Amino acid sequence: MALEKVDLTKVKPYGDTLNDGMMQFSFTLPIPHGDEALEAARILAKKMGLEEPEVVYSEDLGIDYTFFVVYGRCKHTVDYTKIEVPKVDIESMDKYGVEDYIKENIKREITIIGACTGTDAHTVGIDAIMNMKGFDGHYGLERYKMINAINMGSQVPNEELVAKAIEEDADAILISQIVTQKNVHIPNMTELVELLEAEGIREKIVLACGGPRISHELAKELGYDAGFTSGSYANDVASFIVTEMVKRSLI
Ligand code: B12
Repeated sequence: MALEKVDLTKVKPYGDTLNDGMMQFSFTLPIPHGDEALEAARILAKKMGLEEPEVVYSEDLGIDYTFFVVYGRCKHTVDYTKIEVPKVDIESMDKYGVEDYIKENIKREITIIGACTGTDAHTVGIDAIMNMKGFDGHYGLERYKMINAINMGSQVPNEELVAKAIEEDADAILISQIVTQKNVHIPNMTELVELLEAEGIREKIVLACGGPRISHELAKELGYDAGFTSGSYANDVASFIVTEMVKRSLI
């Protein structure tokens, strides 16, 4: 059976049939569970532009807060053909490709320092990139020949990271930022760039960041060379680092 042709200039959520607009989403309101709470959730969904919203699930969170799952018809559309997302402009090599590239083009071992910085205690993201066993079938940087990977863990102050980068004569610094509540990552990420500049080493270091709410666009705005988001792996950032080193003659 041939699928109905999608008009990419007017994309809508799909529930049961193309363009029916049906979508499901969840949220919490700070009100006690009950009929009035369900009505409040429905009114809110209507104000958000949903037609015929239905609360299909609700749960008393115990402290006069209620969790809702709402199903309804979205009347809005998106022009998919006009969307442009700035991305790291790189052909990703696999681990062996990166190792060969270093041997052929840089001809020495390179040092990469990674950390989850500031008050952020989430280690899993930076470990996924750096730890030997890696993540989702992609080995981490510690496994790469020709790469000396140093993972400093989480809650690392920017000063400590910069001191380590100087001590190890690092070629690249990778930072992970997972907590973005109240934009706490912005001053922290900015401070790192300022410290590297103050030490006079920003230009000789490849500086990249990553996290689920980090975009390449934000990274560039804050003075980083690249930003990586969910779904990125060690070989992606390694490909970027080694090609950037060659491009900037940091070899
Ligand atoms: C596990 C977890 C924790 C654990 C962390 C344990 C640990 N050792 O890491 C604990 C329980 C400690 C924790 C604590 C907190 N957490 Co928490 N946590 C999570 C959770 C459930 C999973 C995160 C995770 O491990 N993901 C798996 C990894 C593999 O994915 P990733 O981090 O996105 O990494 C990938 C990419 O982003 C990228 N990447 C990441 N970093 C880097 C770096 C570079 C250089 C590159 C190239 C790529 C890259 O590559 C990775 C692989 O693809 C998330 C919710 C969720 N489902 O995501 C909440 C979540 C991140 N936590 C959250 C919060 C709020 C907190 C707390 C503040 C809660 C509190 N009030 O105390 C505290 C923070 C304490 C602190 N000081 O940081 C929020 C953050 C919201 C926000 N927008 O900021 C989330 C989203 C939950 C939520 N929905 O509210 N948390």
